[in-house]
Amino acid sequence: MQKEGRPMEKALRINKEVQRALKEKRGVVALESTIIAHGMPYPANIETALECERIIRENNAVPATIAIMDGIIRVGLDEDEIRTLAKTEDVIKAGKRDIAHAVSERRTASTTVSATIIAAKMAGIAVFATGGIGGVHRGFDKTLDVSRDLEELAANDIVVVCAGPKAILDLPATAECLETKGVEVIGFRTDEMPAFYCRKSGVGVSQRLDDAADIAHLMRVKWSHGLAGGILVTNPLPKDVALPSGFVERIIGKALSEADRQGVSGKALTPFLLAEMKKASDGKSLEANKVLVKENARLAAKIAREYARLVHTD
Ligand code: PSU
Ligand code: MN
Repeated sequence: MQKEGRPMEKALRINKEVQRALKEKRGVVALESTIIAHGMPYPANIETALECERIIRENNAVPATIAIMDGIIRVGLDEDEIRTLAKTEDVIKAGKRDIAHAVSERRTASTTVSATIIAAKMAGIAVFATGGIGGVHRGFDKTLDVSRDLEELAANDIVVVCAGPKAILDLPATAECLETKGVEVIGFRTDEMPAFYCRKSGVGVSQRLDDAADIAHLMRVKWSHGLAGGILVTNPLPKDVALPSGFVERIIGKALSEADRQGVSGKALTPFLLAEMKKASDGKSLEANKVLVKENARLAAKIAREYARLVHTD
């Protein structure tokens, strides 16, 4: 029997502030919600999410935190909704393949980078800030665990600002995969791709750019020439919160063996590893994560503003 379902119009709701900003061609920055529901513990998750919104506004752009609330794809959440997401226990972690499920069952789901890119594009947003994107996991030759983030980044005209792929990944393999998919990896004021908790990874970027305006220019040139697809902007975290790479490798090692021992895999793996690293680092990894997300929001706001200015003068 057919379930009593949602009417067939799109379950997409863009809040007033974001709608107005898009109409007026102002800078808009999408923010994901998996960091809130699964990536950080309470109350660091709420504090960081609200701070990101504040920083984006301070930089004359409009934030649009994205999530699925009771089956509606929401672009732009208010403070109460962010708090609900941060406190609710059974929030689905939605990648692309979970969106239709969450909508049809009227569930509440956080959106990962992959699902946030999709929703941002539905709304017409071109710039998105996160902490670290997903990528090719260590040991992928056995598990085939490669984040959907890479596919959506490659398939959509979007700029994702991050502090590099998450350090728990196989970074050289992730960089190769991004090259295959034709995604520019921009080093913001760096020649080396940062590694989330560390400023360096030993892996190069495709181009270094030192100004938000240069990134906006690249966006326009790329997309106006029919070169479809995303650009990854990698922004090294500030020196004072960066962790030494030897230390990071040690705590990743511990987290990975614990995941192995407990048989954690699939979409539970990344949240599990982040939580284990927080324990093993005495909270230092979480401190770094909080700061880097906010810095990415700041840079994304500047890029969004510059891009809006360029598009405005077309
Ligand atoms: N950045 C963070 N913390 C996070 C994430 C990003 O600082 O938790 C989330 C993003 O939503 C990203 C997801 O898409 O981790 C990756 O999950 P997976 O490896 O299962 O694709
Ligand atoms: Mn995965």
